[in-house]
Amino acid sequence: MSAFSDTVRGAVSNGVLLIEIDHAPVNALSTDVRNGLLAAIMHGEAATDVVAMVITGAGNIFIGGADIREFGAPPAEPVLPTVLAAIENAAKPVVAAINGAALGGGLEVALAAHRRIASPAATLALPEVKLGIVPGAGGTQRLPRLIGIPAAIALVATGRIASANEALKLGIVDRIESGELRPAAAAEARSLVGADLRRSGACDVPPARAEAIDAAASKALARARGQNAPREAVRLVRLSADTPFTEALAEERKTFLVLRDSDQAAALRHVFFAERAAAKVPGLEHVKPRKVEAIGVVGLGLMGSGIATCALDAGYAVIGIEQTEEAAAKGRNRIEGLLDRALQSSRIDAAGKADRLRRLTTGAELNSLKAADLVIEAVFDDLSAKTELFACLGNVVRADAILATNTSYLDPDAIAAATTRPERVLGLHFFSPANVMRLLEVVRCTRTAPDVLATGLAVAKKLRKLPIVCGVTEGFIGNRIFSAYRREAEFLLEDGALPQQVDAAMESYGFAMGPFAVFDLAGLEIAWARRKRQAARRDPNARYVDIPDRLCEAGRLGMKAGRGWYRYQDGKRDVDPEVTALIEQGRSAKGLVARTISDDEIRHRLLAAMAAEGAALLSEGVAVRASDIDLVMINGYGFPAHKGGPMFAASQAKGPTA
Ligand code: 3H9
Repeated sequence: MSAFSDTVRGAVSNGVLLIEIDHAPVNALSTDVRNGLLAAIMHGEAATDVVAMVITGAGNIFIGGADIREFGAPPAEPVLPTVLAAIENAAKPVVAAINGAALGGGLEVALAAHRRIASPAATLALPEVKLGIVPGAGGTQRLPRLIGIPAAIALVATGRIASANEALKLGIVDRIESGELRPAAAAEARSLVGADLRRSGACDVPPARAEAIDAAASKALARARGQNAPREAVRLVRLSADTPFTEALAEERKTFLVLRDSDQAAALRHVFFAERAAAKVPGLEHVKPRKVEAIGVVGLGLMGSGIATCALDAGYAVIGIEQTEEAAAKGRNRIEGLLDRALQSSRIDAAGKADRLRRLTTGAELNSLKAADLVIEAVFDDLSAKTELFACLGNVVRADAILATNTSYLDPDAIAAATTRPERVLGLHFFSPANVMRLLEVVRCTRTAPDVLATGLAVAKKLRKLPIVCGVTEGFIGNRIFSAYRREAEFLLEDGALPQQVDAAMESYGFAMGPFAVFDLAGLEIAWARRKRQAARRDPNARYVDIPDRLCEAGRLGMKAGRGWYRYQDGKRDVDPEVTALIEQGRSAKGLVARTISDDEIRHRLLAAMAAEGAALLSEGVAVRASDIDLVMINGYGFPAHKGGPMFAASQAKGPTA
């Protein structure tokens, strides 16, 4: 066994040098790894007792990609393309034994090898666009030479992860080895000795029809709104059709370096590390979550059936409860409908659907919740309905079972107080549709026990959600910031802007929809009811815009009503002169004179309103850290990820404008 660096070692057996990268936690390609890998290849080439080489990763990851922590500094030698040129041009065969995730630069290492063997659990991707960059070590040129331009565009421009099976079908890997990977790869490497080696960079790009390439490009870019990296990824993959390999590599590298230093990449790196930070909750470092195998869901409406489906997908037994048998049957149908949709889009197969349904029981008997380890309540958002239910649940469930409320606006402490054991209560605020949306606000109530919170987080992770812990406040993190956003958007109307101008300004910033289009989509009645509830408590000196009340009184309750801030025909939104007139009346009733408002002012004021509310949430201790707030707004409210979230945008020197 020899060490080529602190993180790369090698051992020769039967003429094959097995090169192992061992750099916890994900074998990222740090400077030390690159140095070690290059030294190992040079050693293998020169050593007389070596006839072939195998590259693999320690643990269950092959290589997790370039070391993202090094991105803030100038690239250090040897850069990855130099290492990969040494692998590809080696005279002796080099085989990649892909023992787990091969991501970004990790997949690029494998693509430079002469053959690729993967274990069945391996996953392969070039996810660079998710970090606002493009592959910087040949990924955009070697991949299309192996799988063709359309398939390469579909992967490189979206960052989508391929399973080992898909990678085999596409031609990214040559073989899947379900037995022991290392000996199989060594045998494969030996079998290549003396053969003509297949060097990916020297392969011809398989011909593809121009229409197929264009179709792949438009599909991949359809959701890339405002992001530079996916567009550049498509351009670079297209280059492979007619640009000599080395020239295209140089262009790829240049683009990689420019994007690496861009604002979008900095924002997306922030998001990457924010997601990892969110998992670390102060006070829970050594707390063990309770075991959860069966989840009860009370209320099988839109939200409850989404939650139930999500729990079934994660492998839990689910007990769905409704008020009557008839309502329970309806809920079951709704869940089956969601599973059917997953079946139609091949996300699950028939056996998967049958297995999920076997794990589902539905009915109207609260007593069946005795079997549940966790009960999630998803009934109508009304305090007396919820407190009554929790009082009953407290008498029904086991003493060690956990109770969660999915309330969005009510006080979960008040709900917890209705039970005899408030320490077993927490909030699990799902976003609709619950089986699709990744965000989950996990509410730590005043008396929630640490292991109850830890269990909520563990369940969330198993549900494949992004859990963000927050304290108790009306609307939690997301809806409180959204209310501030709504308030400022309404101020803008009184000051002189129109809904369509506000929406266009925010859409140009990167939101999929501007605020008024979102209000219409969600429906205006809930906010209207809240305003009426709060009317008596409202500070008479605080600025209050009554235009939305006039809108609701006129029956303009949003998209479902066909009229809201816009009018809708066949799902298409149009500006409605009636709304413009209502806004003008609202202004003149207060004696306000409209002034011209620039798009920059709109963006600045709306982003500043979000950041100010975020700062308040931090100072009140509701949010643990600023980056948690960014994740909530990105994953629940359409804030563009490539801007990093409202707190990150506000912290940038240039200020939070586009
Ligand atoms: C690239 O490769 C560009 C090339 O083309 C350039 C060529 C020149 N670097 O996610 P986890 C840390 S771009 C540094 O919880 P999991 C992470 O911060 C890169 N650190 O584990 C965390 O640290 P901590 C393309 C990294 O098992 C710890 O590892 N690659 C990196 O759930 C555990 O992470 C990617 O985009 C990294 N590359 O999932 C892959 N990756 O404990 C990004 C992770 O201090 N990574 N860390 O918080 C992933 O997708 C997942 O981490 C992975 C493991 C699937 C690998």
